[in-house]
Order: sequence, then C-alpha cells, then structure tokens
Amino acid sequence: MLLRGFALSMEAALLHAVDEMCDQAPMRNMVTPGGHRMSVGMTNCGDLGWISTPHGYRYASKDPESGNPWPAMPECFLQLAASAAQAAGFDGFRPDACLINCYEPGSRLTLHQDKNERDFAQPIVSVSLGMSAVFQFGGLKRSAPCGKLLLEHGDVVVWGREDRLRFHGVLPLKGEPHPRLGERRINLTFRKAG
Ligand code: MD6
Ligand code: FE
Repeated sequence: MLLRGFALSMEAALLHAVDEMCDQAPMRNMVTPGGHRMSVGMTNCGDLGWISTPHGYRYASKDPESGNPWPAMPECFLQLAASAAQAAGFDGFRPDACLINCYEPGSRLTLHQDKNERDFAQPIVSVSLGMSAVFQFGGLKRSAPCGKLLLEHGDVVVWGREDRLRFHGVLPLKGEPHPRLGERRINLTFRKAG
C-alpha cells in the first residue's frame, strides 16, 4: 500500500535522526557475495542491522565496521513505522531493524527479494526522503514483468502478505535535487527481522 506524503509532517525529526545516526554508524558501500561494491550507501539502527558481506547477506547486532551495537531506533522512527503499518491494516508492528539506504547520482538497487527476515507475515515499511526515484516492483520470479512507481519525498510504502516476497528494485535518480538533501535520496526500511 502506498501512503503518499505520510511522512511529510515528521520530515524535520526524521532528517535530524538520520544525521545523528550517520555520525555514529557512517554510511558505507557494502560488498556483495558476488564481490561487487554496492552503489547504494547503507547503515542501520535498531537491535539488528542488515549487512552484506562477501560471505552472504544477514542481520547482525553489531556494526562490523566499529564492533559497536547499531544506534538505537529513534522514537520518531518507531512511531512512523507503527502508524504506517496500522494504516495498511497491520496492527502492533514493532520493528527491530531499520536499514538506511543513501542514493547518489548513479546509485541503483538491482531487483531483489527481502528474505533475510525470520517471519514473512510481518510487513516492511519503507519511507522515501529527498530526490524522487522510480521504484520497480515485479512478481515472485525475477523474470516477471515490473511495474513502476515514482516515490517522492515523504511517501511511505507498506509491503506485506502476498506481496511480501515480490522482486523489487530502484532505478538511478533523475529529476531535480531536493531542497534539503540535494542530489540524494534516503530510504528507511523498517523490519521485524529477528
Ligand atoms: C529503496 N527499498 O526504496 C529500497 N525492500 O530504496 C527496498 O529495497 C525495499 O522499499 C523491501 C520492502 C520495501 C522496500
Ligand atoms: Fe528490498
């Protein structure tokens, strides 16, 4: 379910929290099991953080760069994730992981499924900030045709139930820089991973 502009009223608090988080656990370009450096910068907050390593994808309770636990999930993140999930019909969503993606010109995320979480009955809440991006959503097989959706600053998407394992990706940024974030798109994805 797409909730257009759902995060707009919390913009200032969200961006402030992202800045603080990146001071504690800086954005980095992780390496995939295939040996490629990802073009999207990533960091995490919450009890668990999603990481890619040359050995695979997984959730980890510590930032492998520093050995420290990931920064705590800010209260405004928890509130936004729970209220968006509720608006999409998922009561009681309490994420334990938030992956923060940062796109710059040329960054893209190839088609993938989110399947490192324990319980696929739990939704994923995805918040877009900054520059717009075209989000591709496909089917349950990589080869299925993709629909396209323009996600703009403040939009929130809730993924769940029969759509939870759809392939999806993000095309390179185009369009106008964002007044506050410049040529960047920040995406927050909230999950109950553990
Ligand atoms: C992004 N989002 O929008 C990347 N995954 O930058 C995702 O990969 C994603 O938005 C699972 C569920 C929702 C998402
Ligand atoms: Fe994903």
